[in-house]
Amino acid sequence: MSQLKITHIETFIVDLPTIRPHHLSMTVMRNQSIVVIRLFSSDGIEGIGEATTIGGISYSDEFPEGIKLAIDTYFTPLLIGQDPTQINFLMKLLDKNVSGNNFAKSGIETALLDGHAKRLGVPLHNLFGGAITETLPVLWTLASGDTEKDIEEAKKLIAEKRHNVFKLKIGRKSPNEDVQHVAAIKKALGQDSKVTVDVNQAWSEQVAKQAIKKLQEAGIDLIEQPLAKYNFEGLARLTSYFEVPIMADESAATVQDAFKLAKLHAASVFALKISKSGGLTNIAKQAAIAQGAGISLYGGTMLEGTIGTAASAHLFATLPNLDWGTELFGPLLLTDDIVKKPIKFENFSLELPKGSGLGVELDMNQVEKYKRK
Ligand code: MUC
Ligand code: MG
Repeated sequence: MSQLKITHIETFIVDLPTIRPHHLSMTVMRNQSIVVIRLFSSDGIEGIGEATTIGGISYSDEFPEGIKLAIDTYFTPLLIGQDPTQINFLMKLLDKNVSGNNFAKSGIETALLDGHAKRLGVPLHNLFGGAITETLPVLWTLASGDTEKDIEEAKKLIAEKRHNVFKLKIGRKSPNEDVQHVAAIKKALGQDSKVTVDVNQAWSEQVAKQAIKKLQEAGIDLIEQPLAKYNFEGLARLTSYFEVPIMADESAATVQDAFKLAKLHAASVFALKISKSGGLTNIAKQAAIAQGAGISLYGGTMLEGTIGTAASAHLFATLPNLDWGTELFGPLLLTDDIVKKPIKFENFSLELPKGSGLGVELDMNQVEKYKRK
């Protein structure tokens, strides 16, 4: 029997400004609040994790202050004294004692996996059978709120070879204004750039039918979450009605959601996010369901900073059916970072961080600068 024990867990919130306002259907983000988790074990190993939401409480049921409180009050007493190498046991213990709170669970699981991979001296992806690729394609979200600014931003990023696939956040304005905005960007960028849209649940089925028809005609490549997250049947109708693929994001939160969506043929693509699923292991399970059902995968983001982005990248790099690449650009939306060595983005891709665990180390001077007091 191992004598190893989890000795203490530290959590704090850092607030990092965004490079520009980021417009989504439910909020406009001007900064990102990241809950950082440091999990220490009796062998001196420290694992780090991140739990991040979008726009405080506007996107999800969880929010930064609540995540920190939940971990400090409820998760930590369950975990202290436990063996940090028994990650499946610990996640089952959390599921048994804590309802929901998947963002917080994901942050804790990341810290356990990072610590354990460091203990073994291997990159985190090795715990999932190893990466298939060292680089992942990364798209960029155009969401300045202004069509001309978005076109300028996209052209600059194409010229820099940073991104050549663009996701447009719509659903905030009227469907007609949104369609005009999207069609203008697609026309300006031409056939060489893929353009996708994310409606973030803003449309009724009737509005979606009319608007998607126009978006399809404008040559849009993918439609993300047009309907309310619980409307699986509506998504299934849109998926069979249109040629343009429909992607489930908010609807495809958990392993159970993935199964139900697959059974109903309610999406052609799943957007996977470690936060909504409750961690990396659950992503691997959702991916297996998708593979069995012939559904393509997309590596999603909750606009995490470098820790959450690295965690997502380690898992996404192990998936054989990541047909739609990723949107792991979170760190690039922020003006600064809290790690010593940022993730490298070049040639329209990110490079999987090297070294043991996540391959990412906290810079405590930077943490002090941005830590919420
Ligand atoms: C979402 O719903 O996909 C991901 C990229 C972005 O700009 O917003 C997020 C959330
Ligand atoms: Mg989305």
